[in-house]
Amino acid sequence: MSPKENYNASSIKVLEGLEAVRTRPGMYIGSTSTRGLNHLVYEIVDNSVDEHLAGFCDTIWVTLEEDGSATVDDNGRGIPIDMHAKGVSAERVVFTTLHAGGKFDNKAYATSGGLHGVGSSVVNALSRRMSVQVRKGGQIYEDKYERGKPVQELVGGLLPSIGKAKGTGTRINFLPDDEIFEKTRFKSDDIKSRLHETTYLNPNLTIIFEDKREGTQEQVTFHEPEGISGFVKELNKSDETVTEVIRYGGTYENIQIEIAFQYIRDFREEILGFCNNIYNSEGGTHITGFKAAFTNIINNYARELGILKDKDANFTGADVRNGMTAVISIKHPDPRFEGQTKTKLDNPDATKAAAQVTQDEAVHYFDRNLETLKAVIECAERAAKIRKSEAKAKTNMLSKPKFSFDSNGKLANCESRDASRCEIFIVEGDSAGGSAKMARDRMFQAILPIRGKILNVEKASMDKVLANAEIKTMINAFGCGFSEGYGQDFDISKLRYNKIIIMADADVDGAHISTLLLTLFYRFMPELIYEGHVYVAMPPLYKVVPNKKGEEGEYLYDDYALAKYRKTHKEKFTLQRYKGLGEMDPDQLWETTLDPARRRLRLVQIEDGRMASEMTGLLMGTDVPPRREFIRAHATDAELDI
Ligand code: TSJ
Repeated sequence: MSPKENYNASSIKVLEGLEAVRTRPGMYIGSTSTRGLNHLVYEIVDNSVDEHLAGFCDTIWVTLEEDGSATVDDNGRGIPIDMHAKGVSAERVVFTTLHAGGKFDNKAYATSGGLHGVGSSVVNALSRRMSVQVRKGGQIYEDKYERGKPVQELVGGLLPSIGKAKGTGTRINFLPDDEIFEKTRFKSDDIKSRLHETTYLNPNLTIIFEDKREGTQEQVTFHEPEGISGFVKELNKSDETVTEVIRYGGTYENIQIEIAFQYIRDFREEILGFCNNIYNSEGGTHITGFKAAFTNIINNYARELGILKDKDANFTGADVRNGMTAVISIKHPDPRFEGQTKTKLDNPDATKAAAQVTQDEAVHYFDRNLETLKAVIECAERAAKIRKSEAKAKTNMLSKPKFSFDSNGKLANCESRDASRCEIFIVEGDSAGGSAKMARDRMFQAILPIRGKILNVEKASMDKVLANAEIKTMINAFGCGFSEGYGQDFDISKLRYNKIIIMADADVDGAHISTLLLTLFYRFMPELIYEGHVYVAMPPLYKVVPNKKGEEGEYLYDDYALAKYRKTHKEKFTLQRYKGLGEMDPDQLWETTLDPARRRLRLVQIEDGRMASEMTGLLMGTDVPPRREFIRAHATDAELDI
């Protein structure tokens, strides 16, 4: 085969590869919703972060442009542009080959692995257009693509220069393809939050974010020289702290470990794990190793100090972490991920490394800081005390009949026991609940009306939560039990309904009730959310009825639909605004909100565990403005069921 044929053959394969990305984008970026869209930016930025980790870049500029595109620029060495073995510029190979590896894979500590570590060629394939500018040797070289295909003529296989450059670097501009993405507007809050996090994990890096889009102009500089200690402080900024931030690090068998933690007065544990700058929302071996060593250390000290007597049982792991906020950031040369969303670190040697470094360094610290040690042990003692009283409350509750379906006469269960087809609607208010009971398909739809505000679980302690009648009914109805934290006593295989649908009014109270329920699920039954069983019903906001006789009315679900209706219907019509579900009769409720063929549901998704737990804390606090903000943000993030 001549070299030319060889080149053609490989370039065809390349295009087939990128075509596959366009056919099944979800396989490469997780989803085509706003989350997937934002992911494009992270995917590109991660390359610049890798260049930073390699020691050649200290500033990254991220710009959301007025035309809807995004630009990422760095002051690294610039992507290699010299001739590659395939007969074209190396840069072109990077952008047209899936998983470009080999020569460009200087990714010893790079963000490899994880479901989404897929790279620049995927972003290219999913962009209407992309331009690549490399500054090197005093020149700016440019390449251009449309939907992943090169559109720039090369000069002898190499990139043309388009001008003079100062310094070196790489600048990528791309416009996400509206044939691929449901929405093409980047969400700046999520992007900022992720960029900020990146600077906590990389204390020598500066990221300058700019939003140039109409109506939202802003510029923010992220630079966090305190690193993960600063991250912990930020996470605890609205809490009363009981210790300083404790921070240590070390390397064990080529695995770099960095840990920072601090205790707060609240009964809360928050441990964030990162591997090679990737957030591990499902945790993993680095966290396991830290926890095991830490529990051991605190129990040993407690016995040494005589706080635990011979007859006393050890503190549990949860006891010693009561009030702890921790960030664990490790660098692993060959990370492996598993779990539902491939975000759980799986390398056994990371357990050992985190445990060993913790054993050495935390002991070193506590030996010299007895006051802090005592404060930590006090937190553990308080937790142990509550744990014992709650164990009692739990036994009491569980000794009641398990399937107390109609124990308080409120749950109208469905007839089918085929969980895959059953749904339960949790309906705000007795009057809407009554209509829903009449309107439902009683074979598959169960209705549980709840009154007023259910207990605020973020603030209440466990025994109070379990004493609440409505929460009890819900837990019994779902059939899975419950647990504080992930797993343990909760058994999702027992779930009786494939869909749990929250049905609340489209007003502030309704939003508050939805949030309380979501907080409850998130805290005690998180798998319901992670596995996609929780939905929010979207009743229509309006009904429009043309004044001309004989024409059909139409339900409109949001203001956007109303604006569109006004534009497309010039004749007169009557607008009816629904203030609450209670205003609808059973037929209307069926048509608009219950009937699987016509209703709208939003699937509840958690952007990531870190943000979610921060959010639930925020939501349940007393500040009203940020609470509203989140509910709105949440609404745009959710995805339609139909
Ligand atoms: F995603 C991407 F590929 F499009 C991209 C890469 C986007 C952005 C904004 C920056 C980058 C990037 C790549 N910044 N810096 C680099 N560096 C290299 O690719 C590079 C440069 C020189 C050498 C060398 O060995 O001389 C090696 C590499 C990997």
